[in-house]
Amino acid sequence: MKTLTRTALLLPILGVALALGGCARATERQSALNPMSPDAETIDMHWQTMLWVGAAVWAIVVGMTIATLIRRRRREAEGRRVVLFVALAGAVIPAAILVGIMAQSVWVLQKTDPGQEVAGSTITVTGHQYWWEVEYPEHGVITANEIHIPTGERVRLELGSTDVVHSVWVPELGGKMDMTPGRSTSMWLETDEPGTYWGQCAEYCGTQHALMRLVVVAHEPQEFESWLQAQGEPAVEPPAPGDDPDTIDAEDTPDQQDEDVVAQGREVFMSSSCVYCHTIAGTEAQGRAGPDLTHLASRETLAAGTLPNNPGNLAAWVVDPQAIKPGNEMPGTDLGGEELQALLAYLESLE
Ligand code: HEC
Ligand SMILES: [Cu+2]
Repeated sequence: MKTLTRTALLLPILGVALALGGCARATERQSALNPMSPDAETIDMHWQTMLWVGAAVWAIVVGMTIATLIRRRRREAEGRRVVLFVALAGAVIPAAILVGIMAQSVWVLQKTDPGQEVAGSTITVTGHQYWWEVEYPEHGVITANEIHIPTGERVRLELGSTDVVHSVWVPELGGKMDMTPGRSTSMWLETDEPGTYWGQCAEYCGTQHALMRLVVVAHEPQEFESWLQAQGEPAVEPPAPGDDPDTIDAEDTPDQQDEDVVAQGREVFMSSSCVYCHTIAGTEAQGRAGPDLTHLASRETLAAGTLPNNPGNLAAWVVDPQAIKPGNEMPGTDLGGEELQALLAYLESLE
């Protein structure tokens, strides 16, 4: 009996510890409790209001319940006082609280709604199974899975989808917004703190929904301009190999050999299925089914936040993307040996 009560006591303590542990972990990267933008602050304020009003009501109700258990009834309560108490505590006060919270909800919705107002700059973000296409229409820049913004500016995102419903959510920067096929929605991004903010698709979109992540990178305005400039450049063409690109000459200098490998990799890319799905600006590869690879090497992650972008992960991804993200839209390749090494060297050169 004693152990039973002890266990009964321990369980809620364990539960609370676990919940708090979860919060601690979340604040590392993706926590709505760590607002970093005006919209996220507004939403957080609304959440805090609901938490503390809810907690107060709960404490009062529990307190009164305990009081009735402890105190013996001294005399019959009068009929009129009972009616008044029930009317006030059961209807008038709860209704007033709910109306107050609803009024605040409406205010929060209006304050965070981008409506049809057009801001200085607009970024188009399109959801695909299971990655994000990010376009800066005024600058002819297309990238993937990373949204770069300048600090101190309210940037508008135009959202769409090519397949199913997705949803953008970067908890530190604000609320979620759905991406609906055939419809355009929008949201704001704004922060004063340079840094990287993690986001996640927040609407179940298929088997790899959990691996559809994104990062928002906020730069100081000048740094942002140079990033945009670099992304607008076409891919750097490897110098044409002096002789037959399929053979790497042993007499060449190491630099020349590297260049030859990259040039060979470019040929491998252009002559395999990659071109049907991927664009590399300035080349004949103009596919749109997969992420734009023009500046692949400048990105932090591969396959929508699935892997850190490094040579080992890149090789693993190109050889067998289905093993890493089962059900995604990219097939594996039969390329191997020297051809594969050259292809990887070319991809790594796309800065
Ligand atoms: C049928 C279309 C298709 C073909 C063919 C294809 N890919 Fe992909 N690729 C995709 C899609 C779709 C993704 C995004 C997958 C995801 O994140 O869910 C992708 C992702 C990638 C990425 C990661 C990009 C990023 O920014 O995360 C690389 C690198 C890549 N592909 C290289 C290649 C290479 C090299 C080839 C040729 C050997 C190739 N792909 C062939 C569709 C394709
Ligand atoms: Cu999703």
